[in-house]
Amino acid sequence: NAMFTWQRTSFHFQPEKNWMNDPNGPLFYKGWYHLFYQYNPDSAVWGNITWGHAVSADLIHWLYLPIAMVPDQWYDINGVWTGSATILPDGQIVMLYTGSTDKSVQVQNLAYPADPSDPLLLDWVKYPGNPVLVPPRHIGPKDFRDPTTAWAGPDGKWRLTIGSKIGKTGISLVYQTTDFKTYELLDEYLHAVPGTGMWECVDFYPVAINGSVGLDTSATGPGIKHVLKASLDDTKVDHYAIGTYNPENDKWTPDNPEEDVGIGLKWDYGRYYASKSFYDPYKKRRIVWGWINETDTESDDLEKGWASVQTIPRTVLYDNKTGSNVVQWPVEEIESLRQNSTVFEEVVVEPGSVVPLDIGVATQLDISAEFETELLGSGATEEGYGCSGGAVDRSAMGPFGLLVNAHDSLSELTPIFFRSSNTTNGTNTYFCTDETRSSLAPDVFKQVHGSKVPVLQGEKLSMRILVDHSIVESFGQGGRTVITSRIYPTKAIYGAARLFLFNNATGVNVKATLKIWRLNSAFIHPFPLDQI
Ligand code: DQQ
Repeated sequence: NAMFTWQRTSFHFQPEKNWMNDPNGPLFYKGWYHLFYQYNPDSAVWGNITWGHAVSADLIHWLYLPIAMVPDQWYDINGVWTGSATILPDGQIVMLYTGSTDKSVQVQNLAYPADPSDPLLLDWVKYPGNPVLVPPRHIGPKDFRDPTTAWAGPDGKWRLTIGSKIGKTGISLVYQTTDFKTYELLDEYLHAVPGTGMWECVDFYPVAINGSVGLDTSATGPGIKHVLKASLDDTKVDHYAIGTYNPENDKWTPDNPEEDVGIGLKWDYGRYYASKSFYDPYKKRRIVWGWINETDTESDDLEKGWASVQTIPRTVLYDNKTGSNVVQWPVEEIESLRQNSTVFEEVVVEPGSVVPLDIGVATQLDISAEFETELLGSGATEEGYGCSGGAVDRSAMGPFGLLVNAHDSLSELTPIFFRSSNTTNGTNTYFCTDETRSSLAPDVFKQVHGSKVPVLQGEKLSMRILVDHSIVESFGQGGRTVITSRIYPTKAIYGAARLFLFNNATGVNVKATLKIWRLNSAFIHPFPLDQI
């Protein structure tokens, strides 16, 4: 099936076949970036979960390695579930992961590399004393999973947090340990938010208020805020908030209680879940991975023989210009895939028109675009609001932007766009994607995604888009709002996938300036273990 073949990505990480979900235990060790992931070795649907494993020297060119851990003990026989790595000051790696036991109870287990001198970390040993943590008495046996990377407190003890729920309140439990074998549960939660349900894959880390480097998970002191992220099981959305962590009592407080975890910002507004970050000591940055899930049917996945993709790893920094969000940006190494580029300067797109951008084959692209608008007539009157109406909901100042993976006939297309409106408090701008016409296939779930994006005085509207066959990752205003799409075109594939500018605003001319690179493939393949 040519359509299914075309959907496979060329520079995103995905296994050669079968099912993948959450990224697990990312780390940098002896010159290699390691990625583990939830993987079903037998089928393209979830089940029989193991830890798949791959390494890369640059976060882009990956090499598949043998499976790192399989369910072979009573305490993980129903699945080697999500976990995180902690690198101790002496370089030792501690891996903590959730096991689903023979009775489907969620417990936490300890594992470590069998041979620390092996840069590939091929073999993993499960601690004979596992499980190291069982659900506390007041917690449901199936509501206790996904330990974070540990951080060191002022008393020298390690802390880690594990998501759970009490009734409908999402919570994160805190444990202290010195040896990762025995733990003390603190009475108070790191944080709790009523109504948000089970918190999966909690992530918790410091960000520098000023500065362009990432921080080690144990960093503390002035000039630091902490990000708390939870993956909401009820809605399958990653949410985060920025706040302050008190290392004395291990509690975190959001800067803005109205934008608390799960009720405010989304980490990514598109198809995205179960993200996990790690600190890269080599390039002094924090990098976040996320799982892009499918929106087709299970039977299509079985026919394709694979399901899911990981995002391009993204650096994360506190946005000290707005003070209210983080910015995510593709790691700089992606630029090594850039081939020939085409520049378009000040292309005028009139209301109700599309302009083709002649760049040849448009399935592997890195697009950087800036937009200026010029008011027509007496100015904007008709006000539009938000993303929900999609790219066809016309108003004075939007929508306008790009059509990616678009067929010449415009029968299939995926708009990535801005839409502004004037309010009494100034101009509001939304950054959105509209998947509703991305595919003529009937059995595909298609949505409009997006959110308000902060635009500061004097800033032009800007977006960066990575197109990799069926994956589109869109970064608005330098990564303040990010939207990932998984799309299933039937006609706009191979040479028939094109790129257009569009302007569906009624009251503005749009002037677009773009630089577009064709991206090479990363040629991800098995590690040639027989050659070493
Ligand atoms: N996926 C894992 C769990 C986690 C969930 C199981 C999130 O550990 O809570 O595959 O997608």
